[in-house]
Amino acid sequence: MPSLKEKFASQIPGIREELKVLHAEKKDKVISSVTVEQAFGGMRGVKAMICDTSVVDPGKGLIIRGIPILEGLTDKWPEQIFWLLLTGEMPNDAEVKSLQKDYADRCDVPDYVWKVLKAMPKESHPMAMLNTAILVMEYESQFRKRYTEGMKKSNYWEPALEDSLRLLAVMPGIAAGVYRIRYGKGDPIPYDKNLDWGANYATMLGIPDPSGEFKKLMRLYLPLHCDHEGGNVSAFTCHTVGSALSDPYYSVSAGLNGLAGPLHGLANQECLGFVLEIKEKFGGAPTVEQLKKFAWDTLNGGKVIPGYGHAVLRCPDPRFIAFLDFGKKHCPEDPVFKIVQMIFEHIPAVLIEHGKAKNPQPNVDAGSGALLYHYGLKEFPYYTVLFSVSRAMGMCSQLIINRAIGTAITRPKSVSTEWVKANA
Ligand code: HAX
Repeated sequence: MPSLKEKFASQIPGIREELKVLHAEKKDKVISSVTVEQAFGGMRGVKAMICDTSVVDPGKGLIIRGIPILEGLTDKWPEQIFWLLLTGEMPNDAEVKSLQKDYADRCDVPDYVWKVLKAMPKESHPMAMLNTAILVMEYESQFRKRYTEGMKKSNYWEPALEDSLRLLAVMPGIAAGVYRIRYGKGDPIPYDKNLDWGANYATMLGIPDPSGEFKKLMRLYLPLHCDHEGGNVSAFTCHTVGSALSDPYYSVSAGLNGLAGPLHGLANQECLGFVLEIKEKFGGAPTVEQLKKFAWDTLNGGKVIPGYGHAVLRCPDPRFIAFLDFGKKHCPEDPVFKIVQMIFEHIPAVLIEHGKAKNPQPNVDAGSGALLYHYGLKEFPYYTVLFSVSRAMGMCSQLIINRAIGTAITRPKSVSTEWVKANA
């Protein structure tokens, strides 16, 4: 069976040669310039790093290795997506099985992880628990061990891949364990080596799923959140920490700490809170007038409408559309889902009138919570953990590629306000 490691190893000489030629031909070409506004404004739009796993087109959304997410990726399993992210090719059945075996061989969560999680304060945020668990597993890092032994630079990718496979293999188990420990659902449920990665996560959460639809939702959710090019807070953080040759446990944990911010991954917990607040306040779906007034009150109170707006996108996020389609098919009458639809129909106009957000349309976080809620996963502070399990695929694939191509340590130049005054 061809393994992911063999496949990627076979691609490395070609990738390195291509980059050598590209550098020689184009190294002095200018691809971006920076205004003072961008320097103060989160470097928005500055082209200053390379990411080949995916790109985000403002008008089309997420494109993984040349394939727009709505054009043939929403029915793919997470194993296929991780293979695609790393190699640029869709795996065949044997290759999927080989990756599933890689995960099955590495899926046991060490006891010390459970001990640490159980020792944390009972009210800990699930993201703090997840990221702590990943960090304590750094103890096992092959990358750090091999680096300490004096590994050659050309081999960095190999233990980066090994650590990533181990991390991805334990990630659903740890994440599901966080849910069960944090919310008193009972002991963690072990990984079923005969099930795929997505169905395993659904099963290990322990959510009753007689129809199998929750598994379907997880198989959709995990591909949809997997990657969003290189400059978003979590990917960029992971990239930067990894560029110091911190191993994948350090790097992914750091990236996920960024995902835990309310302007990034935590928005999905905030979104459902927003929807439920509306449902509670109006005793169900509001009228259009009530909804608009509620949105205006939120904006006038200095708060954002969670799940709306985006740093790059300028269209309804196709990942939101994929969730909307799932909801229309599987739970069209669900009252919370109906409010999500209503917000989509009426809130963009409010944001346009408000005149601040450059993109008044929904992002990925606007709809997923309602679906999770429908299937009984109601503890919404947990939602960013689900996002994290998925996003770990993007982070790990970017890390492995960066170690294979010898990406340099991140070190942009900062300037002082005085410097701007004197020189800009
Ligand atoms: N509601 C109200 N105001 C909004 C807004 C929203 N949904 N989206 C943007 N704005 C405001 C910004 O706060 C900013 O106001 P100030 O000038 O007063 O600072 C102004 O509009 C311009 O912002 P922008 O250029 O359109 O957006 P940014 O690139 O600065 O920020 C954000 C992008 C996603 C952070 C932003 O749209 C936002 O806060 N949205 C709500 C939170 C959210 O949904 N986050 C999840 C994003 C997807 C993601 O990363 N998931 O992980």
